[in-house]
Amino acid sequence: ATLPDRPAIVHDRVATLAAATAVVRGNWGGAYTVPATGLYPHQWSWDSAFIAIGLRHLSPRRAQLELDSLLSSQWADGRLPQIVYDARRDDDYAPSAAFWGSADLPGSPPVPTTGLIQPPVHAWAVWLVHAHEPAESARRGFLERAYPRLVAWHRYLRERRAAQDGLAAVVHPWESGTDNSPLWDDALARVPGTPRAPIERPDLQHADASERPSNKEYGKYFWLAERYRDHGCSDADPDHPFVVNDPTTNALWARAELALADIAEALGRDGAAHRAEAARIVAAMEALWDADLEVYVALDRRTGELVRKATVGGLMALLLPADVLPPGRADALLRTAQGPRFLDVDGAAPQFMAPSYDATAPDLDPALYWRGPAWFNMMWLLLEGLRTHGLDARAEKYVDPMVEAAVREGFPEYVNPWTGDGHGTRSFSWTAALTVDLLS
Ligand code: 9WN
Repeated sequence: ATLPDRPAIVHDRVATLAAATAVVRGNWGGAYTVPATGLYPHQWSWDSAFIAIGLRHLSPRRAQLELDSLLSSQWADGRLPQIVYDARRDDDYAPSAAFWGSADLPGSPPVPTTGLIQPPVHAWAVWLVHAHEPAESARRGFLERAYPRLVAWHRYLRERRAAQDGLAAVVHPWESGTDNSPLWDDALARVPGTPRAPIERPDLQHADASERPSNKEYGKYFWLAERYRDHGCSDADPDHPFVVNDPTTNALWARAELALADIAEALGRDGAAHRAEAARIVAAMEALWDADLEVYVALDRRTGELVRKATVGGLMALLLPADVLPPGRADALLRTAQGPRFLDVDGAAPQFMAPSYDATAPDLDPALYWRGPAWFNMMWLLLEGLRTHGLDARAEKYVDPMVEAAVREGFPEYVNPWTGDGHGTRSFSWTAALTVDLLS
């Protein structure tokens, strides 16, 4: 099958690289890159990882700095915060640094941050930045600096976020990075939407309300954040109402653990414990496997129920080599990835990027945030997954349409996976940075 007809733009590699570079350069904040000026004016955790993956081609030094600055904002317990606030722009995003008051919480870093986390893609990003220019990395002691912090970060996930069964839990939809995914609907239904703090929506000055989570969802997001904060961000609240195992978080954790093994070995240490940890996470993820949908799903820890919905995050275990996955699993995931729910390669009008949510679901909305649109980081991860399993030629087919949509729409936050129409904010850093990576 062919991909859908695209407008006849054959992107000019030099012009595209220049445009993408201008976006990441324009979003540089001095020691890190903001995801987008306006909508996201601080440092975000997993954004920095994706941005560094693109920056390594432009400036290995800047890519190191991007990750170093995030790692230097680590809490004493090892957590890497979802947001590191830039005091110069505190009024521009809600909840603000004042909402969290992290300086008053034990073990917080000297800079203001949220108490939440985001998916642990960092060790892999550190490894990719290093491997791109190993001599430059060695000269600056990049891995030596990063390794102990990454080990502490993964220890936090294991000791503070994983229950007996060893799966990391998220305690807020923001932690998943896929904020309003349909995976969280049922768990959010038991969360009150009545925070004490007024619900502020500065985001609506920068993106259309129809493309952002609703006020009802925001009420719940604020309420949950208040509850977590009021328990000192301690992970010791037995009645926290939102505790969910997210397939993206766990698959990326396992992939990052393999990267930690590579980092350890590059430093002359033994990587075996990290490889064993990756295998342990993959084994634990069996609890998330939905054999009917042939995809990993979420598990609601409060009810013990699986949330049986297919999202692009459920395919992220493709980032793990076949010999790390249970027998037959890679083939099953590849079937799902290329089937009607995601890429629909044999369909009459196949998607040119994988939607964030099952294309066959009746409640998919192709313009609403994590409830259908395609995101460039998820598609980049999926292409890496296809390549991990030898489908390089298949992955390559998506590069030009993806890059064209990115350029044509001004590096949007996300796009309609059928038309390529851009949504959310523009000049979005990881869209631009991953475009650089795709072209490099
Ligand atoms: C909350 C910064 C972040 C991304 C997330 C994306 C969005 C924030 C928001 O923007 O979330 O973290 O305000 O909606 O969902 O993946 O890291 O780009």
